[in-house]
Amino acid sequence: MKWQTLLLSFTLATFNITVFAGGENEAQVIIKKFEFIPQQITIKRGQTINWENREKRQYHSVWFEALGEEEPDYIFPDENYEREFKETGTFPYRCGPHPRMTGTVTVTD
Ligand SMILES: [Cu+2]
Repeated sequence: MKWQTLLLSFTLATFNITVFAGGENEAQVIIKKFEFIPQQITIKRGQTINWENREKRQYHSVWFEALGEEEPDYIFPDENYEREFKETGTFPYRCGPHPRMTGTVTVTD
């Protein structure tokens, strides 16, 4: 086996482990072209949502303003933002710099 092949196998194995670690307890929302995709997401209580910024240059934020929270740090391209939801309910959020970018998280039992 060539060294490159070994390295590739190792990389793939690592990647699989990463995907597995995300697992069933994590849901994903993509941020692209000034949109949260999907805009509405339903998860189970105790699950975590991982927002991933896939823009080329634009930063965004995931701000649960209606909960009376401060705006969190911006998410730059290729960065993530994670949040665990421990209570059921419907939680609207928006992007701080772009008020028209909105999303909703619904948490069920
Ligand atoms: Cu934004």
